[in-house]
Amino acid sequence: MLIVGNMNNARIAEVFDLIADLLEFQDANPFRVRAYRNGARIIRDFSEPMQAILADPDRKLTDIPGVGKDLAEKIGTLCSTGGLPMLEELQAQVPQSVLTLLRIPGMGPKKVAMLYKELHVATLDQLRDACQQQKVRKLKGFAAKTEEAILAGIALAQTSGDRMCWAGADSYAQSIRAHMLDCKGIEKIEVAGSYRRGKDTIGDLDLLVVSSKVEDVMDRFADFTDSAGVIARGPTKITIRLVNGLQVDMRVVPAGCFGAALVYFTGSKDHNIVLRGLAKDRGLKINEYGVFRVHGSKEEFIAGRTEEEVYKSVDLPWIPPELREARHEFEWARSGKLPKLIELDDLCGDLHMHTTATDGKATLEEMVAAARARGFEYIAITDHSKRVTMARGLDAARLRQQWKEIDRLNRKLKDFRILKGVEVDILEKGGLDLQDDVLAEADWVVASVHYGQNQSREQITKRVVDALENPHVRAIAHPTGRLINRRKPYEIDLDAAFKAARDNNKMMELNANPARLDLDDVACAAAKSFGIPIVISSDSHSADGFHVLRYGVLQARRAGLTKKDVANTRSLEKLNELIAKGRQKAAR
Ligand code: DGT
Ligand code: CA
Ligand code: CA
Ligand code: ZN
Repeated sequence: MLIVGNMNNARIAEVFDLIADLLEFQDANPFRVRAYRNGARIIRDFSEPMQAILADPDRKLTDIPGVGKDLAEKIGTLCSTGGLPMLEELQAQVPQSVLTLLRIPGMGPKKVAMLYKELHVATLDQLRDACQQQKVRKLKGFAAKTEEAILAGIALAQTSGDRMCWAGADSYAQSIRAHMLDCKGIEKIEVAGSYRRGKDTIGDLDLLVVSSKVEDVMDRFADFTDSAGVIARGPTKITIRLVNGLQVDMRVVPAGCFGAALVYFTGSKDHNIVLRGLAKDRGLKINEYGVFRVHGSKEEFIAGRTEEEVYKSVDLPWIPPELREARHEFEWARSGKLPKLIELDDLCGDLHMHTTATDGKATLEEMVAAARARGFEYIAITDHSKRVTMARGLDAARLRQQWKEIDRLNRKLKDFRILKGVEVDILEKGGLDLQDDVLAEADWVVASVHYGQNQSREQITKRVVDALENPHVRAIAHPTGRLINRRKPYEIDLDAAFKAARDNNKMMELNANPARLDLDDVACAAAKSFGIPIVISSDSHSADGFHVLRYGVLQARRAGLTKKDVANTRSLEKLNELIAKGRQKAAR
């Protein structure tokens, strides 16, 4: 099969999501829509490129759980031709601009379709006008309150979509790197900027290359398969825009100042400002070309080949890029207190995942096998509780049934433990979706707000604090509910939640799903300052879902977390001690 350059997993997932949006807009069969949405999620989360599987004669795409014949064919077509006739047909039937309306929180394709049909609204501006003229409230399913929400949402929609989530940018960063490494004469290549700092969203990618073949390297870059065109090209810098809108800058720098350029273009800007100030105090000057000693009007180059050299010139150790936000890193570096940041290999288990009992794609056994293959010592199975009807959430009877099954498996397993868990919903009216007598039988309970996310700050905070005070709850899952570029965090007083967690010896989740990353880096650092252990969880919905943990670890590093700060770096024995602390507190 002919394989076109860089149809990577992120790109394929974008196409399937787009198809789902367009189908839903046309009021297509919901099962069909769901098939594409699930497909998008599976492919986005899949650790291996689809192209690698296509290129291997011994493997089939349909071996991937959740990928049927139809999806497999479409992936094949996408990879071999770069396009899809079905998508082109759909796009011909729906005006492009209506899709921007989908970026408004709470606006699904159905509502957008009604606005388009009834009011001929196809752009954000037209929608704003329609709301201001109070036309929208007259439609079925809309109200005056909806108009207000839409107006607020338009502001968000106009700013989001400019920044891509880190995982999305990463798949392009990797493709571009691979594309560039095929070019002769590249001595070094590094992706700098917010990408290297591991920020949850990325504005653009910034590549740095060392090469003596400047023109060849720039030609190769301009040739990247997903490029929609060159925006600017100078003697050593070139910028392209990708077909999905992401901008990528590349600079070619001499080896002698690569370190200085890397520091400069990794940023953050605020970090660089502090660094330059430290240099100035020492009669030095730091810029992207190196470190210079200033003698009157003359400047003498003294360092710049490596980042270590640059930091050493101001008497500091090398600072990990994830910390370079001008928060605490200089104070830590100066006093020899830079934390030894957590690494992916430090994780011994995962405490949030779903199976086919609810909305997961893999069975209990399959999740166990995948976790063991990854070298984990334990997992907790945390399927949804009954309130989540869409996922066929479990009632007490089905949950106990699953736990029996877990007991049976645990008896057979050596050196591995399945914790009997549940992701219990925090109900809209307050309280939990399952009775205490059921929760008391669990080894691990995470509680989540899935419904009633539009309630006031007081209401939501109280629901979460009450959940933390329940003796059986161990942690709050995705504590702010945000979905990057899709849904803002709900209103919650995190300080109050952290106090409740601290006082009850509870934990907080850092959900590693790349669209969630919730708690975010800043909130994780705040939780740490309360002494609250963080749980980095995959929230896997398939056997392949664990690979997202690396996104969680990256955010944890930005928060300055060490191995010790994260609960699931502990052996099962030590984890159980931590859990017991919460139970003892409750018993007193
Ligand atoms: P982004 O792309 O918005 O996610 O964030 P960054 O941090 O990647 O920002 P970007 O792409 O504008 O620039 C990359 C790095 O280059 C930035 O972190 C610091 C450095 N830089 C860019 N422009 C300036 C500037 O005007 N002054 C200083 N000091 N540094 C700059
Ligand atoms: Ca950037
Ligand atoms: Ca840039
Ligand atoms: Zn979950």
